[in-house]
Amino acid sequence: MERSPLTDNPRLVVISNRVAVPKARGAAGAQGGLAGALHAALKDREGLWFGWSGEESESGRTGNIDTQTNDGVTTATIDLSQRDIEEYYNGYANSTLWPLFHDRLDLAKFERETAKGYERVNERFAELAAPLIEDDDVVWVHDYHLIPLGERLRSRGLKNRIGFFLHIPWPATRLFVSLPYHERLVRTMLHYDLVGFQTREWLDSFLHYCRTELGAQVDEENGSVTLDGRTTLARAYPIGIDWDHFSKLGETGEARNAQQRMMASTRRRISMIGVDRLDYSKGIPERIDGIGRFFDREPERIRDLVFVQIAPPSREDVQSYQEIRETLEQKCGQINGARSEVDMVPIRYVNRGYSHEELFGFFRASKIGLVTPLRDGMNLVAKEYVAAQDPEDPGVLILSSFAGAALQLQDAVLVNPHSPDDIAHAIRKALDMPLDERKARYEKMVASVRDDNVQAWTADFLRDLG
Ligand code: ADQ
Repeated sequence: MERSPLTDNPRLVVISNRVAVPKARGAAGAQGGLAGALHAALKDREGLWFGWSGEESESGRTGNIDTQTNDGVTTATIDLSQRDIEEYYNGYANSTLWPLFHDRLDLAKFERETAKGYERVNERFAELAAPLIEDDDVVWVHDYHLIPLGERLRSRGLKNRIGFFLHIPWPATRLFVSLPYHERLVRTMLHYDLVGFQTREWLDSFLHYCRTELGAQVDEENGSVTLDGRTTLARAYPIGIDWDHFSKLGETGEARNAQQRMMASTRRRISMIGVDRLDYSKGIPERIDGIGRFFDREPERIRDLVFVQIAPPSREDVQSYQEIRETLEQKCGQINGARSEVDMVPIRYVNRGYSHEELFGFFRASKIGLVTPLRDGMNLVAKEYVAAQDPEDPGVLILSSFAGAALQLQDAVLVNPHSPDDIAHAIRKALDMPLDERKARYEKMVASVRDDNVQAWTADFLRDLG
């Protein structure tokens, strides 16, 4: 029996699309919240993390696996061919499932070839990962790239406990049924022992689908779904940040320098910050419209405020991501063109990523955090912004009520991200908020960010899976 010598728990095998090799932890941020979260989960179980290297080559087809052990975590990565990347990753995962699950049916592409590529790569993952899995290992599969993987592993005879966590929202049934073969996809999910969602809302949509479209027996109370004699548990596990790790970043020279740089460059103006992957689900153009509306309404406050948007490019091979970049550049250009002075530019748009240390410093220097996704499974940036605040003089978080995080961060200033008026009003409210109120809101939010952290998330999921 394979057990971790550190904890006596069964070994954990994580399977996700991308794998962040632990020594490159600093790079985790640019890949999204997933990477940092998983590293923490694997570290004290001497776990194995299997997935795509991010590289393109034909070697994955020949079964070539690159294995490395760093810092107690073994990573096993495979390359994907150009065709696999095009069909599975850019195609079905990021041009079909991602837009559909974020309620962007208008951007979703339904192509037979990419759907086949998705199934083919899931099959390849199962074929190459199965021999690495020992009898008693607990297997945890992540995210929309690998929905059918559990069923593929079962078809190879695996009897292990296998769980699945979806990092993005689960759409309403009436939207989800526009996916060709939706039923086949969801049936594969019922081969997992446990299926996790970020919030009760996404979970309820999933249970609704299982009951109404599959005719499964659903117990809403404990989240069990029974179909064809098999029972799967489906529950909500809101992901958090690695609080201990993140809050210590504030003590680093890099964070202090970043904070100083930001403060020195904005001088007496209040800085407001947005940090996102450049993705249409993050509502960045809509946010710029809200800022434009604020300046239209209160032109005399143009010298009070500078907005800094940090948005590194992401998924650049997908057309909708190229378009959003252009839209954003135009919108920022329009406002800056109309409102800049020789010594003052209202919006700074930075098209690159920063380390978590630097982000900590930028968050701390910013009296307003603007996190306004149109749809978001959770949104860890909102939690990081709160974690980076000075408890004696905290900034104000303006948060979309359509982010999963809004359910936990009810003391943020919640906004409808589609409404420029709402965003403009929230900015005014944040600028005028007295210290007492800022502190009271911060204290409630920081307690949730600290306690509902990534370690608690992992422990909750693995306890229910175990
Ligand atoms: P993402 O869509 O990537 O994650 P998010 O939760 O905000 O979104 O995580 C982003 C992570 O990347 C954060 O740690 C953040 O600091 C970092 N990051 C974002 N922009 C950055 C930038 N400009 N420079 C450097 N780092 C940056 C998906 C889902 C989310 C869910 C997470 C985790 O879409 O809803 O919260 O997975 O489950």
